[in-house]
Amino acid sequence: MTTVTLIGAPTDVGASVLGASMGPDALRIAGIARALRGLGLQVQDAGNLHGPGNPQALPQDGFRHLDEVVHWNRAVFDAGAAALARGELPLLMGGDHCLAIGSISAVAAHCRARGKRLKVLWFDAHADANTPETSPSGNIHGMPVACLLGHGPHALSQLTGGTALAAGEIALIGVRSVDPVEKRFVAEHGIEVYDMRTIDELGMRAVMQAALEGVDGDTHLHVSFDMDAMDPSVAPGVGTDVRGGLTYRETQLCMEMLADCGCLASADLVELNPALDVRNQTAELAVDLLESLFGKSTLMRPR
Ligand code: HAR
Ligand code: MN
Ligand code: MN
Ligand code: MN
Repeated sequence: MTTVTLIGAPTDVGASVLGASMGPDALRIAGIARALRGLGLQVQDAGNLHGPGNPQALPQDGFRHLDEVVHWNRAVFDAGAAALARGELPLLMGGDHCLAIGSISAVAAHCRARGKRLKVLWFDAHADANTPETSPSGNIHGMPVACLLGHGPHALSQLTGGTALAAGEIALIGVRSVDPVEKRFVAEHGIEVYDMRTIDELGMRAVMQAALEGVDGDTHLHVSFDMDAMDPSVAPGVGTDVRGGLTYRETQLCMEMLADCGCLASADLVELNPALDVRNQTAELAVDLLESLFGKSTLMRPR
């Protein structure tokens, strides 16, 4: 039986809006461990990682808080790598999205060492593909995709001594806010993007079928879920909301199709901001979606 290891990373050092640091506890209060155990999974909560606070500094050389972001990502990398080495499924509870540099670098290293194929599905309103040269804010949570593809501050783009991902190993889903120069990065790297218009036109089922094409039993599937992928009307507890996002039903279908594919091997749940939430509903929504991701279904389904 799979053991899911919950890793809390209570930080918002990659953001300028404060509050994502409270994400891990909001997920615990919403019953994340109990919910997943209810599906018959073994769940262990590894507690919270530790690291520096948010200095709330101004951008320098195009980014803010690089030392702090590196510290947190090293901690996330180590915890993720250790869980993967034990054969567990690490579930990162963020924290802001800069932490996916560490979690996905660990996954990539794990896959390289075992000759496993890797696919990352990145659910987000944003493309997170800025570099210090193109970022309008200097916030590193707007840069993790670029860092994972080898662009950005050296300490992050080479966190493990090399480039973590090839462009063909990641697909972005739910995107609707891309900065002008960031668009060029996405286009030049040929990144697979299912933006909201594509989802409107094709429907979520066809989009997920396309995104999961080629994902098979030899593939390590990583889901990096930024809560702002969803529409703010259902997920208000995020720091950088953008209207026109995924509906509840669209997201449930994604999660159910991911569960059906049976390849999920690691995940991030990030950008949950309890300071902006109403009665913890966005954390409860996240737990609800995670249940579907881990196999909850309305009816018995043929295996
Ligand atoms: N594109 C903007 C920037 O780089 C905002 C992106 C950051 N927000 C996030 N990441 N939540 O997904 O500043
Ligand atoms: Mn993001
Ligand atoms: Mn986002
Ligand atoms: Mn490149």
